Amino acid sequence: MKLAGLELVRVAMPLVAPFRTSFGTETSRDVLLVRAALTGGAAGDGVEGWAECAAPDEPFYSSEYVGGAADVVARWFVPMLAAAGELSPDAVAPALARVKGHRMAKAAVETAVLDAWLRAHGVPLARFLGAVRERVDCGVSVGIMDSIPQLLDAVAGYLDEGYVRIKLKIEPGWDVEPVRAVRERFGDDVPLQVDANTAYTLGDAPRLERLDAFGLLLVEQPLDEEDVAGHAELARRLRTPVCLDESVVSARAAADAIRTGACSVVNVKPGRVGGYLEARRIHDVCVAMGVPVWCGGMLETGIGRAANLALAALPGFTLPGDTSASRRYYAEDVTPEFVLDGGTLPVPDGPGIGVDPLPDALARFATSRTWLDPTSP
Ligand code: SMG
Ligand code: MG
Repeated sequence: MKLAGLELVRVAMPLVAPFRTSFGTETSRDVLLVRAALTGGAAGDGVEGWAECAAPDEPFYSSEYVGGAADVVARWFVPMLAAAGELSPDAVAPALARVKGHRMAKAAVETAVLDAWLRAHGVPLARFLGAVRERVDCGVSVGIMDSIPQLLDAVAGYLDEGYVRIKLKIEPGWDVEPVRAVRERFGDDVPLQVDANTAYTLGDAPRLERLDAFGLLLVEQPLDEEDVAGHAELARRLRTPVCLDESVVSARAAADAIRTGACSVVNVKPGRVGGYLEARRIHDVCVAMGVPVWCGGMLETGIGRAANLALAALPGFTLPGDTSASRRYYAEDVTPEFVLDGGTLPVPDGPGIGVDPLPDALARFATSRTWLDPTSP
């Protein structure tokens, strides 16, 4: 199969509530969806695949942002994929390898091609990746709030809905007290973890050591993305397991971080690591090295969520992910809604990612649609 073209669809998605992390507050997402059209396969012309780019509006989680992702896809990836000729899912990363970084953009393009290819072959993404579950346990990521009572209300609501694990976003000044308050109100049995999004330095180790008293599942990415050695030092000082998110950009980075003791748990986000094929390699590394792995989230719409649920169904994903229901993020999604049932979401079982954007919703949420034709530069 060859690339007939890529369509970039930007959708404006208001969040049901502001989501505050140590690096900023989001109230809506400007989401880049990618539609790949392939031609020339056994299934004939007109095979299509969809993917969602994880890049946020602003480059504050990592260096990537949605406008940059759209630019690199149009300017570089489309000509490179056209030049590559025959396209299979595993040919995409090598075709784009000359471009450094831009993993979220690469992941979106690879996933759109992978979805098209799987649909042409009638294979669900979950089966292709090696999934072993039909439903996955879901946690929820709870943003930084203005007050402890507001946080406790939010956590109470999520527990009532059935989420099986709570993750609290933390930053200096919003860490020990909110964790203590959640433990006091909801007890020691609630699976609880925290995520700092790089907000601390090694000098904050004494403060982070205080979190050891609360029996947390893990502390996620306390230090800078590039400070893997610092995480190893911190991990020696904490009883709470250290989990890495931002620092794990590849299977090699995951193996190095585990080997050097920088983490004992890994958060996998397919966008952050360049796609589902690399995400599966990270899963395999973690299983081989005996480290639990779980699926992170980037406030995805149903398009990204569907694919993440397929990944989260692999055997090494032994901790609940940030794969929450559509309603946790959006009053209306671009796909049929993912609804929490018994703390779980279903793994889509249709070909490819198993869901399509609803044309009506897409028409209403889209702010731009750009067709990129590889034959007309
Ligand atoms: O998708 O529920 C979700 C969000 C989960 O906390 C979440 N993601 O560092 O893990 C993380 C953050 C990054 C969000 S940046 C938009
Ligand atoms: Mg994180």
